[in-house]
Amino acid sequence: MRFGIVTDYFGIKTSLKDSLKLIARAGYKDVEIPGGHLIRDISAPPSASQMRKTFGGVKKLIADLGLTVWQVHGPYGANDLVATSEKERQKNIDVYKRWADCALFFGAKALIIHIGGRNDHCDTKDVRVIRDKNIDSLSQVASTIGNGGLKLALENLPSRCMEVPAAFNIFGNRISDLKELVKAISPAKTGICLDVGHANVEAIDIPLAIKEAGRDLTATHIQENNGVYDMHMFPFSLRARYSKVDWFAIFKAFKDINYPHPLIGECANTGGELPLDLACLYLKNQGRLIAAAMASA
Ligand SMILES: [Mn+2]
Repeated sequence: MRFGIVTDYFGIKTSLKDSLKLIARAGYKDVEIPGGHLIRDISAPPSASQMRKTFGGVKKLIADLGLTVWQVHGPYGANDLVATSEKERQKNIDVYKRWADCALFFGAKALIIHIGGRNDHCDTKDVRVIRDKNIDSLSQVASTIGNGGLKLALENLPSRCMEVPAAFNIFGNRISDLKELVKAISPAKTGICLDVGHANVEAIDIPLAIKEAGRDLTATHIQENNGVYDMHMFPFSLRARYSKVDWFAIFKAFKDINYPHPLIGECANTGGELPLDLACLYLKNQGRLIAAAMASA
């Protein structure tokens, strides 16, 4: 079992190319590229031909550094797949199709998706409407991704947000919600991204959630928090009295289900705040700590 990292770990101001070099220097092999690290306006992702033109060099650098892009992250809460009107929803579906092309370009296994229905981005509060519109929107995106192994990875989202109180989801907080969507859309083309920090905010039994997701688990966001704020810290950053996350039980659960991909840290607690050399050293040593914990779990 390996541990990888998001490329914006160093903060968004460190370019994607510089970040990739630093991540390789820290001894990592596996990454997620967040959409915002590819393009400033995540609502206007590049077309497939623009990708080849603009990011051919990045793709070559990734290969030269021996890195693998397992996950590309779509546009977070923007471009809601439920939306406030059908016209807007259709526009947002087209944006997601482009993000799927980006994920295909990098050979990723998963495009991470925040499902539609965020409280501040759609009018309806009817869970059935939110579910059905997500199924329709995601089926349209799934129809364009081919059979090359890319999956749309639906992320469990928190039902409350301390940082931005209006930005929460009333559906998609539980693995059972996401399994319902996967089954309805296409188990071959969709899966689940387990965000451990979000699950902790929901007070979910995380080892049990891993087993519940089982074969549908196709991407991960490994991150630590105190159960209140969505802190995106490295595992073991908090004392047990502040953290309810049992990382040893979690790593064991991933082993028990034979999870086939590296675990990806969505950790950015030094994001742009430490000098790059120090941030790189921190990343390297956190990686070693987590590898040792994984081995002993
Ligand atoms: Mn996440």
